[in-house]
Amino acid sequence: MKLTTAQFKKDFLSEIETLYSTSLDDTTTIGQFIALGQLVRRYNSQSWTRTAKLYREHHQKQVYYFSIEFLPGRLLASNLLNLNLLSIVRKGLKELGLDFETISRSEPDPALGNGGLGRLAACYMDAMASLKIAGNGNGIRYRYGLFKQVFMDGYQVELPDDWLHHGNVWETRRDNKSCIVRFGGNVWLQPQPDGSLQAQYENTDDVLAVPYDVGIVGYHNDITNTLRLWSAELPPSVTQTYYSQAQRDRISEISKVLYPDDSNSAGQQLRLRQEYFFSSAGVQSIVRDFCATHHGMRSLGKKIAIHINDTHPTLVIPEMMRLLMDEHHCSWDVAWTLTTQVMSYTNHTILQEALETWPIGMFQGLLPRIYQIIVEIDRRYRAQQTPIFGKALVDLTAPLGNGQVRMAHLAVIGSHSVNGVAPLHTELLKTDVLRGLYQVYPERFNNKTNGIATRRWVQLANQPLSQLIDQTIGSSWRRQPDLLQTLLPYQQDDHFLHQLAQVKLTNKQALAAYVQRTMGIKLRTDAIYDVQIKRLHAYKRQLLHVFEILREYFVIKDHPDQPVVPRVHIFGAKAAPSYHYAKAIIKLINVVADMVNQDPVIGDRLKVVFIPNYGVSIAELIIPAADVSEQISTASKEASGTSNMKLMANGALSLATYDGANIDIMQAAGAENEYPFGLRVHEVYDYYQRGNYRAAAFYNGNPELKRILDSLINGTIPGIPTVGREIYDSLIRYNDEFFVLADYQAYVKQQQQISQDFQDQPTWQQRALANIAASGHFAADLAVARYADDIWQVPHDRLN
Ligand code: F55
Repeated sequence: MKLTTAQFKKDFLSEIETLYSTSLDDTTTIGQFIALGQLVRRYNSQSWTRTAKLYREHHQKQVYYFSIEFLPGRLLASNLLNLNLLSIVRKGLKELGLDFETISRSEPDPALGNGGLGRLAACYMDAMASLKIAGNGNGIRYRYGLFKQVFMDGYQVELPDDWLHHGNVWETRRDNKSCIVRFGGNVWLQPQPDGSLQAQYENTDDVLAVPYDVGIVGYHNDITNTLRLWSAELPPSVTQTYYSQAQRDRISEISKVLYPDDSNSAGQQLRLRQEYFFSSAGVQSIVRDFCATHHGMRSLGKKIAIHINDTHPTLVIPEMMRLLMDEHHCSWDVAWTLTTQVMSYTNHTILQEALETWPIGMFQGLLPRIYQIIVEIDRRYRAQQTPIFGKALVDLTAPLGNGQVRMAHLAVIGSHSVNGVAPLHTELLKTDVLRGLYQVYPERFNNKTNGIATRRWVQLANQPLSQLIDQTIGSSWRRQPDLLQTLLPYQQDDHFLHQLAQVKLTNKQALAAYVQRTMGIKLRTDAIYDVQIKRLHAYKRQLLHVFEILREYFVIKDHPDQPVVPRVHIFGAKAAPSYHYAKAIIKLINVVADMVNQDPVIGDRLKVVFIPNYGVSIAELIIPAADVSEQISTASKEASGTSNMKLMANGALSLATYDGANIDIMQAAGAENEYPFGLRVHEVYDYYQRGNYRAAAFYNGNPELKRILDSLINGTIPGIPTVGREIYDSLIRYNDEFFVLADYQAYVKQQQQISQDFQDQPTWQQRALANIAASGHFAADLAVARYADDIWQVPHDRLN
């Protein structure tokens, strides 16, 4: 949109006046943020209305991305970027004596997700809007986001994340789009005079689902899509006059807090309530909107695509069946054909413990009608497939089995497409976790490698780099990230490489200032910034990284006068509150950090910082400053990873196992520009098959490694008698489930190589550039365009 600085200042001051009836100098920073947010909404309101109208008039096929988590990050700067107003607003505020960054930092960062899965959903929302796809998000408006993490005595302590304390400027409550979601009670099918059956309910617990819509602004294209987040409330008293306190609590609980768990099926009734709540409300509102503009249901499959992000929204399948049959009087066969046409499913994990299942007893009690429908899906599946594939395979793959509802099976059977998130991961789905279903439905399986929103992770998070790229190849890469490839020839341009190093230095200074201010730790900016940022999980092997720190520590202690290449090890990670082992690792990292950071012999040559409360906003600060990207999961365990892509796009070199999308990054940027190491998937699987992994053999065979492990239990690392023993035992007594010891030597070798290579800065910067130049491959826009073409079959803007 067109806006002058003068007009903006006028508008902003008038917004302040309207909201607070006072002058600018009498407002707080958060007050200024809210005024600015309101103003941006006003600037964009026509676009939001027009977009809905445009899609309606063109009868455009709508995509609904169902996800129990969305991690959008702060929206002020990204909305301004996408509206092309960022520099005007920055300038206008400056002229008013205000600092845009300060105001922007006061915006709460909605932590409505745990990690990669929730952030991916947010990157895809941004990409859909930017590609002019009629894309809608559907999720839960959690009253409290993922806990706020603080460290006390090195232990993780969880505090509530009251992100709505000052309200949310970006949301619009839409009471007229509310609907009722039913739980519990009894259900029966009542024969009707015309011979049909009508579902009848009694004694149900009814919950009012109220949508809050957030506009998702497309990049410079006048498109605003909608992210719809549902809040659970008491139904209006006309439908029921009295609610016991227990009932009230049960209702308000549903959207109260995000489950702080990743890769671990919590198996709680409340979680199942959350899943059905947003699945049912979402499908009801889709069907309602569809009916308002179409006669009959026939064209549903051509006009609607519903995407199931991991298994949590799988109940959209039986819910769609319920609505089509019970409310719209479709036959089973018609309903099933429409449902499978509409649905598609992405799997994000091969970890067995993360595949959701629900005990049948609990499920049936909570969702009796949905359970009936699943029983019928199961019956028909068995009847149809047993003659072809035999009972054994069908038992293994049916939606019901071992007294459980198996959500992944239901998702595959009720969808026309199933995808993994990196080529290796998709292969493992076919050959391992979902191999039975792959035999039955080979044509449904496909890969869609993850992607990231370059706009947020480069344009916004790394403005110095973005400016350098603009000066070098022009600004078209901002719309077409694949143009970053044209940077590659600048590998031969010494001046450019020098500027690239300067950009990194600037970003390190910003991070170092934050660490100094918030943690009181002084960091050198000429050190290697070695970064591992992701959820704390045994399979991600933060422990291996700690072993490297201890190794470096012992080297300096043993040879205090030998020169070393200075390093800063940076961690960001939250552990699920119930994940005892992950919390032990957090304590270990913090204790090692204190030991190292306070040792005068070590001085400024080695520092360890564990930045608390890792999330989208802290990632935006760390990633641009990174030299080394630690992607060191046990081969086969990390479905894709996405921090690997963000770090690469910001010029970090990956120190990486042959896992997930690391493999694709090596291919795109050239393995010579990364540091690959460690067991391959087939080696890990061989160990499993033969049962011949002996962690103790690595321990006994490597004195350096033995010294590190012993330091956990012999008092060398002070203050961890229990935690140290637990970790030691997990490796020696319980035989190191994630092959940390097997990969130690290869990992250390690459770490030593890094220290050597970093000293040749021109060559290092050439390799950083190779990563930046190849990062366009992993742009969310490209990934989403492939979903649009292959799975959703919806039109989108050309990418060039
Ligand atoms: C959250 C809740 C539950 Cl119950 C289960 C899993 C999660 C979760 O956060 N999973 C998650 O983040 N998975 C990650 O998805 C990313 C996006 O596809 C992948 O890159 C990453 O490998 C995978 O671990």
